Amino acid sequence: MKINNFVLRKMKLELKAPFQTSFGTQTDREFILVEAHSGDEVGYGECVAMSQPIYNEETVKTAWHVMEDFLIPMLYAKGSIEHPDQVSEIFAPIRRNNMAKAAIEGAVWDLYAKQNNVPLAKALGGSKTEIGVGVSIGIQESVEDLLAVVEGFLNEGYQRMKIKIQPGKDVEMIRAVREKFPNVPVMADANSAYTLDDVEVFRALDDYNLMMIEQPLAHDDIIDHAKLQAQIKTPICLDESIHSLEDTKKAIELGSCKIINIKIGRVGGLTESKRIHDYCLSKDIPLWCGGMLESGIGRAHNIAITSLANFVMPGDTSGSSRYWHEDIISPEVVVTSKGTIDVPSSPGIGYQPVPALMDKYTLEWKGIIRP
Ligand code: OSB
Ligand code: MG
Repeated sequence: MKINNFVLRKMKLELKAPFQTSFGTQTDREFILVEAHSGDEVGYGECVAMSQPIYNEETVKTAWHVMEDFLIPMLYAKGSIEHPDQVSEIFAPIRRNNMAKAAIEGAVWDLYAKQNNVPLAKALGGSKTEIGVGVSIGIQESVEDLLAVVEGFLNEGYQRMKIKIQPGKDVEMIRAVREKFPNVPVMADANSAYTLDDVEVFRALDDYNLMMIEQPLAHDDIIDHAKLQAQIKTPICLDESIHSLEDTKKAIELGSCKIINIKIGRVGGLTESKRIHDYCLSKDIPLWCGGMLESGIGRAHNIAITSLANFVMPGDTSGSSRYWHEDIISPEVVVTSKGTIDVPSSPGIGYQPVPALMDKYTLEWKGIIRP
């Protein structure tokens, strides 16, 4: 594979409804699309870094800088590459900046799959033909609002409800959902809003048969999570704390979690996601694929990785219509009434960006041609 041009596009889409988490409220989504050009073929990747460094330390601006000034030149310096697994090795001297790395690597994976005429899911070793999905529900003003939102998504078929919580909007909200929907798979996501001093909140949540509680404690912690897990029944799932296979091994060894949520961007790409997948399979740790409010391009990558066998729990990859008035891909991502998404069988990510929509939502772009 010899890539002769990378195009970076800064994009912006309006969310249908504001999305509130314990770290802030979003009304729109800025992100970067990456195109990897080789001959007539184009591979697409999406950078999931947000506008502000509040989920992790990266931003749209830092990711653009790292891609343009470091990662792309490193790939060009290598000449041509045989397999996308080499990309993370080439990037290894650069510390962190995982979302920037994953965006470039994702475009290379798509290009590789297209050149070999196979679906990305198959290139990654995936075997499922459909995946089960849930929905991530932001913090709502009132219990009544939350119940109405949950009911709406249940009627659409989503397989599990993930409810965002924060101090003061936790036990009461979860209790209300559980009372109205006794048998629905429900989980909570705290986005690091608590400390070990809040153990009574988690003891109280133990009464509501939650599938798991996601990232209750600090974004950079695995020690206190192990202490908390020892005191509660509900399985802890780590999100923010896991950046690599190494982090995964340590968290599992310490007993910091019983479930892991893989986000391709957070762990630095599809190759690292596969390695974490294989390790977790060997340790009987169930996985699911997290979301970052991606456009259709990013969610196409999520669908492909979720086709691997150990993604056994419904993920955050919802349909296009859950996020956007119009997505930038054709076809849009569609969720069936049984809460599944079909894994595409056409080459690469299996969804085509629509040129007119790409242009409509591009704020700025730059081609970085091989010197
Ligand atoms: O913690 O999972 C999270 C969105 C942005 C940043 C962090 C998170 C989320 C979500 C949304 O929960 C998941 C989705 O894409 O639907
Ligand atoms: Mg999360």
